[in-house]
Amino acid sequence: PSAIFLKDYKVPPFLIDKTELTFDLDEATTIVTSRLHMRRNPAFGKSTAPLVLDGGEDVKLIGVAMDDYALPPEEYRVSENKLIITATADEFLLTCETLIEPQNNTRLEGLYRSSSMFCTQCEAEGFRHITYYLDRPDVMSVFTTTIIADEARYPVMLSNGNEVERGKTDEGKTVVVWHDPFPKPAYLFALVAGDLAVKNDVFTTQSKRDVKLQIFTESHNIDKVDYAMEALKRSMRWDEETYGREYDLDIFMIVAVDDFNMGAMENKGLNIFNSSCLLASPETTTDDTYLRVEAIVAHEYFHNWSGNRVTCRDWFQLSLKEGFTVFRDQTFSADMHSETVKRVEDVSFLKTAQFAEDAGPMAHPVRPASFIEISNFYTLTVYEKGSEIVRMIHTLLGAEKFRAGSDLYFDRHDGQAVTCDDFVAAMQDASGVDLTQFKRWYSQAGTPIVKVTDSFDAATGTYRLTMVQDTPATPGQPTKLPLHIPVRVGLLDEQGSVLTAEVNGVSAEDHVLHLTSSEQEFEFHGLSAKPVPSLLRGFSAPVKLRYDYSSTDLLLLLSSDSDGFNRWSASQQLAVNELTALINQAIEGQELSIDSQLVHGFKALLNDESLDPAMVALILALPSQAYLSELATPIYPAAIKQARQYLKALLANALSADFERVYREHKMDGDYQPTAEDIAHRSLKNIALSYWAETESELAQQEVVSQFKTANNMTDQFAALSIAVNSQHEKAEALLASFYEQWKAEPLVVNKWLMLSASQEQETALTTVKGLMEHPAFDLKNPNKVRSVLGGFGQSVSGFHHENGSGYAFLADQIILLNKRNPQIASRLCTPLTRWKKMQPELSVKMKAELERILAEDLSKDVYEVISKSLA
Ligand code: BAL
Ligand code: ZN
Repeated sequence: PSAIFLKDYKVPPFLIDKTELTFDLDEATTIVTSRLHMRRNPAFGKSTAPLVLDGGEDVKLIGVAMDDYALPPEEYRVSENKLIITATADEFLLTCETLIEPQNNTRLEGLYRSSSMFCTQCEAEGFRHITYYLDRPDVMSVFTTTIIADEARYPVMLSNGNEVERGKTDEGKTVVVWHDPFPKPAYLFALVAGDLAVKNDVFTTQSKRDVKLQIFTESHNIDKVDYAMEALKRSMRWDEETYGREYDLDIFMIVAVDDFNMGAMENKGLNIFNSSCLLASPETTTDDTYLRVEAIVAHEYFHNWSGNRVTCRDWFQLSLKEGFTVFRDQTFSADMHSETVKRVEDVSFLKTAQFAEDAGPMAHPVRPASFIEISNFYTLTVYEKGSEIVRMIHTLLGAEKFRAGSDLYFDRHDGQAVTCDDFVAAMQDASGVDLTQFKRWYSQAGTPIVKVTDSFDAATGTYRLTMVQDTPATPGQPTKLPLHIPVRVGLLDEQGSVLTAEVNGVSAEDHVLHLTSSEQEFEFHGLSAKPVPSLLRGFSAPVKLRYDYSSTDLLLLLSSDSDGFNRWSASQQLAVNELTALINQAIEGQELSIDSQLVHGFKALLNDESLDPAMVALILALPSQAYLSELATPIYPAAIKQARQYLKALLANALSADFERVYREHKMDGDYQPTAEDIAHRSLKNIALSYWAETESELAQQEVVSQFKTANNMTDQFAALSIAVNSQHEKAEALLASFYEQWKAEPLVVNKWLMLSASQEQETALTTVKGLMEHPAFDLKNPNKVRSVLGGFGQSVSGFHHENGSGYAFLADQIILLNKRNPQIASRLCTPLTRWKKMQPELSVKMKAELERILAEDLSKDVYEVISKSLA
């Protein structure tokens, strides 16, 4: 497989003004007839280039006609999944008949079966698995879709836009015609047919148009869509109020499907969701899933403008729509709940997973310069770092000018397929802020390191910060240029009070410093003593900050910083410092011991009733195994696990009475509500229980079992179960069994059970996971189940990182098994093995050997790209 390059982009030689599709759906074979109203693209210039349409190996061509002239075989050819027609007029109607077998489509791209329904997934290049087409985002067309099916089995037949006709064929099948007036690329095409239940609602837009809202699921799930419907209405209102964006069609539909590679898909007017990202009920859904449902419903809805009305010119520009839309959904969730809590959660995820990606063999810029398989670039870098770039633009412009920039962007480019440069140009033109240097964030991979040192001149009352930035080399990018980094800074005195200081003639408590050179000095005037700096407030840029904070400084920031985000950040740094010392002791084989300062910080926190319980819960959560792995070189998984367990037990024993009290104080009676306030109490209560359960207290052990048995919601029940499993509670096994019995009819709950069961720390972890894959609840065709079991197993240090390499070999076997069946899922499973260069030597060689074993197979493009780049 070979790479394609951004620098080779050319406009399409042909355009498709109108696309008329007819699907004759059937269990055995589906016939797709396309009528494409095509013409040569004037922007391409004078040309006699042949017409080359994209297809897939699973598409069988029955016939092709031009202007109703059936082409004989010598006038076209099919080669390497392309349909090539040499002679064409300047304008013509191309009719194409193809045969596909959705029931045998295990890659879940194009048209496929999930349970008893037909559904589609076309982004990025799935449409070519349906019929031959110009499957690229800059070919935008007006679609009319005719669906023919047996109404008894498929009473619901949906596609994009509005239903415009309904009738019967001579054979008695039902015919439904949908028309979408908005030109769109093929990746936004969708079709669903099935026996589905529906929940209806109405949203009245700001211009007083009524939009019909419909959510479809299989009938047993229709009682779990109320929360998603409310979230949809909140999203629609928020986008009107915050971005001035109103919905455009008369109907907006969402369908839940069980088998889905992604979380959800923003098809025009017909979003399709992985049921795990849509369904919610108090008994079956945890708080974090409620929040995820709301965020993803919002994200897909927001794409209607940032993605659909204005789309990407080519797939290198994916972050144009994804980075911007993630920023929009993050801000929406912050507005619905707590801004600081949301920011901490997002940054914690970014620093754990995106930073690891940026430091690994698949590191790529937010706008990649090349790829082999675009599906591999739906990454944390394109999404999360892409969102950080938009957030930095927001910081540099301020809220008002940012809004002016987004208005200009939507006005200027409505109905177009554009680039990240176009987005930045609109922001720059509307604000007058020069973003020339800033644009390097799109083209440079790697996480910048910003080293900060300071000094104080008592004679003049001047405090100086010196900042040095450096972005490490990444594959294909040995050297980097300085970036424009906004660093938000505040200052505290020794008592933790906020200080006002003057920077460049502006007196304020909080300053955004513009770091644009490799090394730069900033002066703060009007101070009487050396302050403690609160650096990178709100995580104002996605960088690794290095400043030599003492434990006293960190405790001061933790207790007093007016920036809530940096209070959390200080606690994390304190914990990382202590854990790093413990990890080193573990690596050296020493007995672990530490004089923990965190005990004092936590003690104060647990006794301060003025704090938001959600923030307290976040601060109490020790840095994860994954985050500590990201920070480490090399990674010693067992030492990290041992250090975390030791520190957790130390804190638990030192503060046992506080944890017990906080646990009891935050217990709630009454019905479950997924509100920010209730979620906050539950999260603090459950983390307090998780510490308390680490002690010898018999009462704590009883409380875990009691909460498991009496909880009236999944958050509390699953928290108790997880605590039992993670603390190796003597009843853990029995509780797991009882949980499965209770919930075996609810697949989404069973997936949680699969994940927790697979993540257990035990010598027999591999046997357990093999057993789970044989369990009746498991299904290799279902991506959620594969992710649950193998994702869970990846968290088991004793299983996945077993010193004999059996965990790695097992994962490699699964990748080989899924390589051809579902290349996208197989490719995602490779991620843990790609970290082999950072792993401790004994494990590193075993991981590498498995990568080499996989590379020797006949690989899909998806898996080939990840494995070959990892070994390069
Ligand atoms: N466009 C793919 C799914 C999403 O990011 O919304
Ligand atoms: Zn998206």
